[in-house]
Amino acid sequence: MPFFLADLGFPVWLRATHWINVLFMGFMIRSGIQILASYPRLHWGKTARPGLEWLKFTRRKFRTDEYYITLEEEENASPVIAQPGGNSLGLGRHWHFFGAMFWLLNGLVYVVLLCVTGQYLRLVPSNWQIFPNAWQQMVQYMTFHPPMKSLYLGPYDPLQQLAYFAVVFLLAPFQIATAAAQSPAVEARFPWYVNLWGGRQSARSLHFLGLVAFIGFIIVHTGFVFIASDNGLPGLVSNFGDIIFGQHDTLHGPAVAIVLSMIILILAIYAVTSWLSQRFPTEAQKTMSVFIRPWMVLLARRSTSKQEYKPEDISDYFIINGFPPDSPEYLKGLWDGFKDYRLEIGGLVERPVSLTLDEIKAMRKQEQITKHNCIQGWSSIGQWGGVLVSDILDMVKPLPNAKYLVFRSYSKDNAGKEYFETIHIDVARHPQTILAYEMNGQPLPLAHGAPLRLRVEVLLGFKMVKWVRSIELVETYATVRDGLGGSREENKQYEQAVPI
Ligand SMILES: Nc1nc2c(c(=O)[nH]1)N[C@H]1C(S)=C(S)[C@@H](COP(=O)(O)O)O[C@H]1N2
Ligand SMILES: [Mo]
Repeated sequence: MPFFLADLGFPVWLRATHWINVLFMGFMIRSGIQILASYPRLHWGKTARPGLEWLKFTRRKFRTDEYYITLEEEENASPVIAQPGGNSLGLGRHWHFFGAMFWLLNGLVYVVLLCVTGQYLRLVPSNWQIFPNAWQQMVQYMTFHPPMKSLYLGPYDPLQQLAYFAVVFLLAPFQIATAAAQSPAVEARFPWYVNLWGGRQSARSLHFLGLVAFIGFIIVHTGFVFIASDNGLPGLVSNFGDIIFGQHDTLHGPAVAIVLSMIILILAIYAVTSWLSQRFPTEAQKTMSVFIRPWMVLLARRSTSKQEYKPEDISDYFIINGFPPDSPEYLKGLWDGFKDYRLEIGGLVERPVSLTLDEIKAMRKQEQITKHNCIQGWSSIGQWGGVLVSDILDMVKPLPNAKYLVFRSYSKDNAGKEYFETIHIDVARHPQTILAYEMNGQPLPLAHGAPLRLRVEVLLGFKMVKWVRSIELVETYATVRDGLGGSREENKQYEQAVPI
């Protein structure tokens, strides 16, 4: 053992980052469960094929023989285990990304200090002997024998050292990597990266297994913290002393009292923040979005889609979300092949136009086979044919102050108002942003947005308005309806920019 290993102690930064980590890990685990509840099925591969999930947390049957939308899949999560509880996917995601930001920042500080202070020696094995020793120690525990100090290669039990090392240097990076593999923007730009993990659904399943591993670690780790010690003191006294005061020789009572208060405080923070965000959803959404929005915007605008799946990748069942319009005007179009349909394009443009379906079909046509990623977690692959939004923009000539496109639909949103969504003009000009009138070589079916639907291959599904009625160019979406940027932003607290 290097002579100073035993003298490393538990410096104040180590104790502080440890507790900050506890708080933010909790936010992430809780909000992760919330996100899972919105589509409580796990699949392997690129797409979610109904009926072929390997694990599900719902009794509901996924129906493919009738008009079944995935919003019906959402389960209510208990606020005891989920942040903030209920079926608030939008808020769950805000908590997840908000938590992730601080968890990452704290983790970075921790790892850097770990390296520069030599504390890493406590965790990083430097001798293969650790594996046989860990095995022997495991046998000790399994046969209900006390740990053998002679097996230690450093200040920790070899099993403990391996577990800590794995959590910090393998499990945490694994969760970050599988999170990135679920981002449509990352996927659009680097399709090989997602395939490295076996596809979007595999990445989601692996991210879930990472969560299970974290929970398993936390249970065993805290269990041992309460009972195990190798200095004759009760585990709780010795270990609590170390993590609060950096020593276990004195202040035993205060150490125990402080740890228990910290745990109660952290649980109270989860309870209060969950309650507050359920009670004031829009305020919670706006507050957290201050922190996460800059990253979202950067990712959404900078990554352009280069997807091109193969015809054999096309899903034989493409999952549906959103109920179709029921207005007489729309139904008449369905009946007569949309002969009176007009796509209105106006707002901050030099030349507003109103296009018939035939005029749109006469424009340059683009076809693409891409993966659709719903915010709830499922994905399907389809082939789309339509017209580039950038070609339409060139036709109408946006004014210099036009920054956002508002897509309005014939259908209604969850609040019974018109479904609409906004995208930034840079995203609208991406090479795979199209208005599709064909799907898998056929005229766009009713369920998927007939006669025209938006495809934005770097964002999540809800931005891709179906049954499009009009496009308006605006300077800011702050003045459009409630000012949040779309129907789902208003009704379900989703973010305006959703590259992940
Ligand atoms: N008009 C309208 N467009 C919509 C929706 C909706 O409810 N209404 N749902 C959105 C969501 S959440 C998703 S995931 C996709 C689903 O597209 P699909 O049904 O073609 O799979 O459509 C998006 N476009
Ligand atoms: Mo969705």
